[in-house]
Amino acid sequence: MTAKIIDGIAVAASIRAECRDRIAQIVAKGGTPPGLAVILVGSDPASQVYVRNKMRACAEVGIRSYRFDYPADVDQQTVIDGIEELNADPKVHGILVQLPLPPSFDIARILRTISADKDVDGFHLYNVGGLVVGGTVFPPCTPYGVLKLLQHEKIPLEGKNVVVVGASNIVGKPMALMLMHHEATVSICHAKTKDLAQFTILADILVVAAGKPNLILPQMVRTGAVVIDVGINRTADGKLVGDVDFEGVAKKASYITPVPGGVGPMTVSMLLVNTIASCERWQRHELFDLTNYRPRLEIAQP
Ligand code: BQF
Repeated sequence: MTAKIIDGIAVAASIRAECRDRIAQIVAKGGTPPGLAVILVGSDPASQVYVRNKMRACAEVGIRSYRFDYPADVDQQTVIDGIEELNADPKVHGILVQLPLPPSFDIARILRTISADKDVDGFHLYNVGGLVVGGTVFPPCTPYGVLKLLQHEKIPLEGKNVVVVGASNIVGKPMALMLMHHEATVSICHAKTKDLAQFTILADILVVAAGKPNLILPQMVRTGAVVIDVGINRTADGKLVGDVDFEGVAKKASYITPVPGGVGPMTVSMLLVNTIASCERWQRHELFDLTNYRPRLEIAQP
């Protein structure tokens, strides 16, 4: 068997085309176009690339983006004050703080400052809770993108054995919840899992987000499985690779995502989708509360 390579670049572009149409409709109704604020602390080279990707994608679809750069040694309170200003800014429908933050930062404190209804990364506890119970929230962009890829390829989830490798708050855990809502049978493996292969070999769909090159070898994959590689690792010679032995596993799987060009571009497109959804939601609120909108949800205050 030779796997079909899922073209994340093409699917992400088709989602951006839908984004352009939705924004045209917002503007045609006289609404404010969507706005996204991106906060970057320090000068991590990978973060610089990711922020640039997001700003470029915003420009392409017609989202106004606002970038805020702080030096790595900025006082945390300065960033919090900046977020609070953006919470109250009616031009801004989405706020994201690029992760990772410098080690001196209290990430939980920063993330809970972002108003739940502008939290387009989906990291606020309200959105996490909404995801658990299956409500309307901002789904975290990377697992949301994986789901869209699977749906685009018409890969059914109901009753399938899905194994998620990696249990992070940003990818693994929300991924597992979303798959559960689609009635998949989900197993979550992580760094302490004994004999990873005994789980992965059972997977109809294998989602890998562990951050280890060549973690998944062909003998760990069932013939005909769907393999989604969320890993992004830089090799010694500067190449980007995922967590899956792509060449080997592609001979055994039915579908596989490449790195780069698989899940990564989808992550960026789903950020646009969340920002537009937020703008549409705000437009509805604005009908009766135009200037003094205050978030009604206050969760996990200190
Ligand atoms: C591609 C991210 C780890 C930690 C923080 C396209 C992106 C990446 C790859 C991108 C990521 C990963 C982002 C490709 C945003 C995805 O062609 O394969 C786009 O820009 N991403 C991020 O903002 O923070 C991260 C991964």
